[in-house]
Amino acid sequence: MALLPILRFPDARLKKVATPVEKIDDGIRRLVADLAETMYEAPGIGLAATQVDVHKQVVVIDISEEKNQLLALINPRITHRDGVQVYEEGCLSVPGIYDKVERAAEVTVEYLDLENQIRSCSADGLLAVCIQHELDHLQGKVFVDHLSQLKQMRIKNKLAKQARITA
Ligand code: K1U
Ligand code: ZN
Repeated sequence: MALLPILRFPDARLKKVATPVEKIDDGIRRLVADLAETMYEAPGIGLAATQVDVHKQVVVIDISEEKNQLLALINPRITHRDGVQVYEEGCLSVPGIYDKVERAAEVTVEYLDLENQIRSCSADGLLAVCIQHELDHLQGKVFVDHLSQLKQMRIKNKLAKQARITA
């Protein structure tokens, strides 16, 4: 397994749209293991392949306290959404920035698991937020894209300042 470097907003590679996985092979199993290790080490509750510059439809999520309920979603599609919730989100690609985003309150996602089986998961609360956040990454969208232009500009300036300080 390996820890992978995470792209930082506003890196243009975060805007790439991921392509479907055609075959679940050892390369995809290794990618899932590396994503999980990178997410747990960060620490985070989700990570999309896009964030490590791999533009395939693969995400990992684990919102459990014990970090023992890993969900690996391959070629995920939201098939049902209902209601509205607002949650203060963060992102490993936008370190130190948190803001409220409005999303569906409940979602159902269909995906392939590592055994190539079609699965379905219905979620609400934080899991529903995390699924929508990670699937946005696969479409080249970061949570700050949901915010106003003014907030996006402030975030870019703050991150650029942070980068100058740590350089
Ligand atoms: O996609 C990512 O960058 C991961 C992101 C997922 C996420 C968080 C909050 C709302 C929606 C999606 C994170 O994991 S940011 C870090 C974080 O929220 C966290 C870290 C440690 C413990 C608990 C939460
Ligand atoms: Zn994110």
